[in-house]
Amino acid sequence: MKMHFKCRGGKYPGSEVERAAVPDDKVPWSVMWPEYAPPVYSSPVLAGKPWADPELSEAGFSPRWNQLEGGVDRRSRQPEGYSLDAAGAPLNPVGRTGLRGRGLLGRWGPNHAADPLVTRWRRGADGGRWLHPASGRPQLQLVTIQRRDCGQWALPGGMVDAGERVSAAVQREFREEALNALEASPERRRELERQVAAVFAAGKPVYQGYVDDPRNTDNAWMETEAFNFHDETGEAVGAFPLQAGDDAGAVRWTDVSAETELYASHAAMVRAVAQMHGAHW
Ligand code: RP5
Ligand code: MG
Ligand code: MG
Repeated sequence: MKMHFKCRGGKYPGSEVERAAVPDDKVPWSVMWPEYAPPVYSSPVLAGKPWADPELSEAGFSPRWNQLEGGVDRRSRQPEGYSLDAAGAPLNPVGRTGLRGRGLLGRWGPNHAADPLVTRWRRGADGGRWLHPASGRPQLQLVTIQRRDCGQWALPGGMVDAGERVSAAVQREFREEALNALEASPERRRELERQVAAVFAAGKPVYQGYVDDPRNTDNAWMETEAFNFHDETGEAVGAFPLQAGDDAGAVRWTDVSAETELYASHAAMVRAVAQMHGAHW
């Protein structure tokens, strides 16, 4: 990703802090801008959380930037990695966001997520693949959730826990957000695990790297690994008992097209999946 939009301008999510305005041409760090003095904000919710880093100034905190440090992956999925500013804080690999600090993100530098793109074909009344009149191509349907934090529709993804495998995180987040597994009985939860694992066994990588997330700052940002789990017949995913849970307020199948508006840069990942399948966009 070369440019970001969703993490610039306006109030930082969940706060009254106004980002400094950053024009497009001043986004890259390579463009000199000595007057740039954005506000500094790290949410108070981060203090003492086991999933969050301490302040950079805290005694004994000496992170190994751009490296895998025990369970904490401080490597970027962006091929160029990231550099540090004069104060030793990681620098957003895309550029300026109008805010320093970590905002709501727990880690300095990359914060790793996993995103599932679960798809099937839209079907016509005869049960066959429905063809979109505008393109003559079949249309995909995708499982999306409505985020509780901002009300926007999004992929049912989430953070990879320290030490967790991405392949496990992508299944867990789907179970939690799209199947409400956290509120299921232990027995039912095991059943959901089996059901999801069967479909997710054949995933195809779609994207890895920076996400244009509204929570990004100059020193902390979201990255993801996104996978497509496509069900050609639609039977297996059709049997998913969709029910929103955890940080999702609603869940639905969304028809995929260029009009699909989604949180952060999720629509770009959906477009890549539509292209992979030769589907309508
Ligand atoms: C996005 O935020 C990622 O693509 C992923 O969908 C999500 C992870 O954050 P939470 O859903 O856990 O807030 O940047
Ligand atoms: Mg989640
Ligand atoms: Mg989530």
